[in-house]
Amino acid sequence: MKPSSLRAALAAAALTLLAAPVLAEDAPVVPGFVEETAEAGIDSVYSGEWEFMVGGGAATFDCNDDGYPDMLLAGGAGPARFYRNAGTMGGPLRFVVERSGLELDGVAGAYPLDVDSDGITDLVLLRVGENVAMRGRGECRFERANEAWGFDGGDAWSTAFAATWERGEQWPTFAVGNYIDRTQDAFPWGSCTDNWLHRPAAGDERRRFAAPVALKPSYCSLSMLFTDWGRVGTPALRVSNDREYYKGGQEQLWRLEPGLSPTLYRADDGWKPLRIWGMGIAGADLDADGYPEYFLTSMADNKLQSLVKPASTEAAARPTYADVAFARGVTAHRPYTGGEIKPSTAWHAQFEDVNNDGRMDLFVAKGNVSEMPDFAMKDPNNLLIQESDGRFREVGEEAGVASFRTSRGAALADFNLDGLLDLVVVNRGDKAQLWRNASRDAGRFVAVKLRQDGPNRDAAGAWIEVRRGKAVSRREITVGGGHAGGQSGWIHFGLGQSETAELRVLWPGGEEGMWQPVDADGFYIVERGRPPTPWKPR
Ligand SMILES: [Ca+2]
Ligand SMILES: [Ca+2]
Ligand SMILES: [Ca+2]
Ligand SMILES: [Ca+2]
Repeated sequence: MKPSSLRAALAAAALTLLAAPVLAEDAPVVPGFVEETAEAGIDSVYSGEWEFMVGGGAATFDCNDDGYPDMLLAGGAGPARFYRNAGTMGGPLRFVVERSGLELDGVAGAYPLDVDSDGITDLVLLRVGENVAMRGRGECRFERANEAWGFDGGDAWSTAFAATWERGEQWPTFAVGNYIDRTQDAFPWGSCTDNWLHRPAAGDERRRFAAPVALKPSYCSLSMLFTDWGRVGTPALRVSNDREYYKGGQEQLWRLEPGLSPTLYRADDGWKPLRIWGMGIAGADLDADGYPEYFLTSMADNKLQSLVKPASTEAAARPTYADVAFARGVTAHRPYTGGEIKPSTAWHAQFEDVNNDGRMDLFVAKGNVSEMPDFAMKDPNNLLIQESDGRFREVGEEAGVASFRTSRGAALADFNLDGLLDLVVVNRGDKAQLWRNASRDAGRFVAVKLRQDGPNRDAAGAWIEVRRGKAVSRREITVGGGHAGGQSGWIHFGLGQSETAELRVLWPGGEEGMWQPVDADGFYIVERGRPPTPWKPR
């Protein structure tokens, strides 16, 4: 070996040595969760016969304004159970069962939002039977508001919900997804009932709902989401449908322009037919191009739809999606532990950054419909963490969340406000489960709540952007999606090792807030037109 090549070899070796620790740092931290179900006082069961084979949602929201997320777990045939958060910052998870007014039976799902924009979170309860809008009165007390708000709860088997504030309106628009006709229990195939759109009443009655209109055709929806898929400023309604029961159906996207009847995007608009056992929707801008990707849960392989971008920057996007689930490693189509090789059944899905490295991760709840023999019975929930190359890796077992119970709804929320997202999962015919995120070596975070005066106080439809150097993470504020349950409250961003970041809000209606500095490991309330206000837990 010539001296020059030796020098080169040594230099290369030195580079390798230098590179090794960098690579190790680049590998994502595997999160660690500790189950605290019993200690935290959680004992809720999603019970009931076949009318409760779907649903089983978890809703998280803060109903006593202390910043700590409280929750409602669907009870199915039994009463829904409300849990007030009694924890402390960084402490073990603690909840107390309290009478809230939400303890109705027949509840399949629940979504929190501030319907009347009085600053107190309300809830919509999806039921097998009449849906009920529950007005928050403060201190975690709720009262029925169907009559006061003109909300027709119907008498269907309701399984999906989404809400938006249409341009110029003071009152929200609800979409409610309905499942099969439950009187057709002997032969339910093809008996999908109509979904409903509840828009604000006109004229003097603007702060209540008009009579609902049917969204025809309807195909047994199990998840709906208002989302601005094409970044045009007007969210559309994405509907995921269960092919088990429809005839000639497909996934749907409804265009909803103020004052006009909703219309479906069709093949000549670029929408491609897709037939899945659609159970849940989770959106996130994974490739940082400004347009959300959508994870759609199903039986066997799940889908991850990525927008095929317009060829020129001037052209408007068409809703044409490519499935990138395989490329990204999120098909999650069969159990990864437990020994079964039959395909999985997936329900709630949620993107969140569970190890705070600045990359969104994905939780998926799994569980057999009841005893479908062609599908896995021991079907572990998934926790897929995103690696630096954008692919996801299953860590459910290592992270301690690989439950084999028959799961349905779930929520990732920071119940003890330590900056690490914790997990609650609702199980069919079995107790719900709660895990505290006790990850070591996780990155830093910032948590944000939006506020604006007037209607839509929590700014549904806004986008929050967080910038660290050149990297921008963004999240759309939505009401809907998941499987039969939603979250309101802190919006969480992992920051990796960054000590500071910049944040801006793109408010509903298009106003762009200014970039504002924020410190890592902080909670901020951002009011429209004002700089972020730091907030500290008790
Ligand atoms: Ca609270
Ligand atoms: Ca309210
Ligand atoms: Ca992550
Ligand atoms: Ca936590």
